[in-house]
Amino acid sequence: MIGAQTLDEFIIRRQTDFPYATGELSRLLRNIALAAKIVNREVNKAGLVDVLGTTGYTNVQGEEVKKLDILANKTFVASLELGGQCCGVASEENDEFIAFDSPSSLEGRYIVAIDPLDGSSNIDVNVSVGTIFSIYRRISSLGEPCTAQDFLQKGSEQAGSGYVIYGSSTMLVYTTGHGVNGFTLDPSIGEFCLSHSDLTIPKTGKTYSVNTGNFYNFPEGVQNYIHYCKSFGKDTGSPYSARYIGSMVADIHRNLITGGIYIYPPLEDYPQGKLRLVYECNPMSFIVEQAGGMATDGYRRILDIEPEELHQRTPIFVGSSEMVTKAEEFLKDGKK
Ligand code: FBP
Repeated sequence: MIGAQTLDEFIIRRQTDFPYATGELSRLLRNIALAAKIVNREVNKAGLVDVLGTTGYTNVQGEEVKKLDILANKTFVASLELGGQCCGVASEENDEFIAFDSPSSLEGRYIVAIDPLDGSSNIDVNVSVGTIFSIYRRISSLGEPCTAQDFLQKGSEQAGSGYVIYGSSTMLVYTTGHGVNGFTLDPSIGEFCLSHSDLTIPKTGKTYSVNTGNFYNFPEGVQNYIHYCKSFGKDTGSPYSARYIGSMVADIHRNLITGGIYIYPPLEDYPQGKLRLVYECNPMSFIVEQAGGMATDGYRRILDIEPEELHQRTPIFVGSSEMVTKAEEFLKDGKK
């Protein structure tokens, strides 16, 4: 698209949103975009090079680690360390947070929590996957190594968050608390270009995204809400549609544009749900809220949850505000 605004230009122009901007957040976002381009290149040619399949390791979550999980993790961590604005990273693939110790990193004002490759189960079958990132201002002292407390801040304290979706096209979508904007990677110039400005999620939609394969493992209220979705519009001939890609980024991205709800509820074997608060639910909830939607654990606003552990999990109901409100009603009394 002739004259499309590149991500770099957009970031610099938007710096005026922050009267005391030092440019550090801008440079940090650009380092994330650079790492995304490198991961995109590897994802695109995954079938041709030895990056499909598993490593034989299991991560702190007890999940098999895919080769692309490791590649993406190394790429983002390296880009964030090199930049100098980030003093530490927490990742789904690392048991502990990493405190960078180079002189410039110790002066870095930000920390990043990241899910380097979301939707791992879809990597080998060429279905959209993503990267999710969450940015906070550090609360530890400048010049010192960052601490665990830097990573256990409430989601409402995020300075920014976003995701990259590696799909039919590659997009980077982010917020710094002033709305949500999406950029599509133009491979011919190697630039993310503004393609979706001021994204807003419709108040309601016709799509529900949940792994109904776990239906009998869901709380009664969730089962009732899914019955409601299945029977919705039966008489009017415009029923809801069930869509579940199995990559949170891809499911939420679709719902952000068309309206809808994504649910990962508590399960008997995952009483706190499967998804991680710090680097999956908080960043995606910040994006959806900034786009006018809602994100709760069924009872509380996700962004108000006080994290206690780096890899803690939480149930999540996120998407169009009227659909999340309806789901909460079913949870609260489960009888409707
Ligand atoms: P990963 O970050 O390890 O991929 O896990 C998260 C995730 O893959 C989400 O993207 C997806 O929505 C969900 O888990 C799928 O889980 P399930 O297969 O249990 O429905």
